[in-house]
Amino acid sequence: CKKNLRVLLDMDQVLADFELGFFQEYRKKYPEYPYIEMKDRVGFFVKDQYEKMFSSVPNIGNAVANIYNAKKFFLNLPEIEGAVDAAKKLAKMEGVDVFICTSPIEKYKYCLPEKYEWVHKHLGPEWVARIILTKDKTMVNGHLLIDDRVDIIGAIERPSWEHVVFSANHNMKADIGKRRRLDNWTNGDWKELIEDFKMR
Ligand code: UMP
Repeated sequence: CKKNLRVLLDMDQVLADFELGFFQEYRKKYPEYPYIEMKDRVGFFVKDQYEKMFSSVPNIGNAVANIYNAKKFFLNLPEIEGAVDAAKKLAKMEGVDVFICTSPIEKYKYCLPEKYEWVHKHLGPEWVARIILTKDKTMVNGHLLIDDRVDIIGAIERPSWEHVVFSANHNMKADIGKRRRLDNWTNGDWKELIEDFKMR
């Protein structure tokens, strides 16, 4: 087992569609508020872009935060297309160990249990033991981290994993240096990526 490829899968925007869940709930709860089309999202934090873009709207940041701080927000997030199927296939591959590596929000009350419930519901009970919850992903050991966030920093300057950027609207214009991208779970690219890493 020692030589297995350890793959860390981020949760939000890699397995669970935070951006779509946010957009739909926000439009429903605040139909009179201005909004940013999903294709126009830039930067990791929704709140930052809304506050910058709509600085004249009082409390828009609170409105945004109310959406993801709410009960059932994380639980009800839709799946990223093909993610659950790919994750299950990945976990069954010879020589691969899969973990889910995810950061909770500041207001963790609903987020924490609901992330567990989401994994249980969508991936299955055996996946709950694969969850790693941390604010600092650099502290986690692995070979490969698939994550949509471009700036993954923490206590360790050179983490053990190589970061592959999972494409999301918010990171399409970001400078990702020499890092590779994985654009989706549906075109089969992920299999090649894993084979490449297994051969190292
Ligand atoms: N998050 C926000 N605002 C956003 C996007 C994500 O607070 O606009 C939170 C949701 C998750 C966490 O709890 O960040 C995801 O972090 P990663 O695990 O993807 O790094």
